[in-house]
Amino acid sequence: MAAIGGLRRLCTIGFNAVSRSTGLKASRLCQYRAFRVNGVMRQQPFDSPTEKPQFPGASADFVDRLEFIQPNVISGIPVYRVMDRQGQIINPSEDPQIPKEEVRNFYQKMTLLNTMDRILYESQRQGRISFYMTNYGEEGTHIGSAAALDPSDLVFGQYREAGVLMYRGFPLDLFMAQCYANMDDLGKGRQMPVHYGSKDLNFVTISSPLATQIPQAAGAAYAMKRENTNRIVICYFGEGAASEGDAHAGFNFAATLECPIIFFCRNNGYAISTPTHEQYRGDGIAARAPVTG
Ligand SMILES: Cc1ncc(C[n+]2csc(CCOP(=O)(O)OP(=O)(O)O)c2C)c(N)n1
Ligand SMILES: [Mg+2]
Repeated sequence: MAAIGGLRRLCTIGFNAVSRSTGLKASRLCQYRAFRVNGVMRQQPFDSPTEKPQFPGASADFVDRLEFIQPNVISGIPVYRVMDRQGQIINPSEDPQIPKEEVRNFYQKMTLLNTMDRILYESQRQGRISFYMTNYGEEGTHIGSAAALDPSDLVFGQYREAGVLMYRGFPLDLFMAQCYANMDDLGKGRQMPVHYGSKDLNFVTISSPLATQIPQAAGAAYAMKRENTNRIVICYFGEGAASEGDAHAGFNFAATLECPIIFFCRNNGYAISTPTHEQYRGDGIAARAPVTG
């Protein structure tokens, strides 16, 4: 390392020396690498086709034409799928071969969630509970992701991930008790409906302010890393929440601290009534992963 450092210093000194002695313009100078051998200044042309810019923390090529980068000409991040819309496995070698019994359990949980939603949504419409958020159409994302995790992994949710808790075994009675804020509610009736939490099932209580779970999840994952456990954190959020400042802070901490965490974005196209095209430009939320590293 010391040798490399010394060489770098030498190159810099050499560069300055050439600049002073020749008075050449910087543009011309850039094409030469100057160094000293046995006290004699020598110059060597840069190998420009293989030369790379060296901005700290970036990696790119030099170009000699100035052009805007148009997002619509760059193809998006490809989307992985195993099955087509008709239910056919596209590539048999990618079939996870999940036993039938387990698939039936997934399906049972998805339909149970759907039924619970109908009952609790109607409860809210009838004025029996003050608030409710349905999970319609997102059941598969809950059950599929929950099934891929270990029960000891820690879950940070937004408010539309009841299926994850259901998959882990949270009973219907406790879902009801929380929404109705009755004496059996684990949260003692202190939270709005759907703000579930279960210490036993490693599911952190939902909080209302959007995206606060993202930096919290990054911090929890960092703690797990420091404890040297094999546990990981999964952090769910909607694409709307991803526009909060907390989301960017959380992603950056998780990347730079190399935390064991999965950020799981549920992009359902809307943040309440705001469609995605009014929320952000670019290739969705997934594209933020390479941005933060
Ligand atoms: C800090 C903050 N700002 C605004 C709100 C109000 N709010 C609740 S849900 C929501 C939209 C969230 O959209 P998204 O993250 O896409 O989740 P989805 O409801 O689509 O699952 C907003 C703006 C909030 N809860 N917290
Ligand atoms: Mg949304």
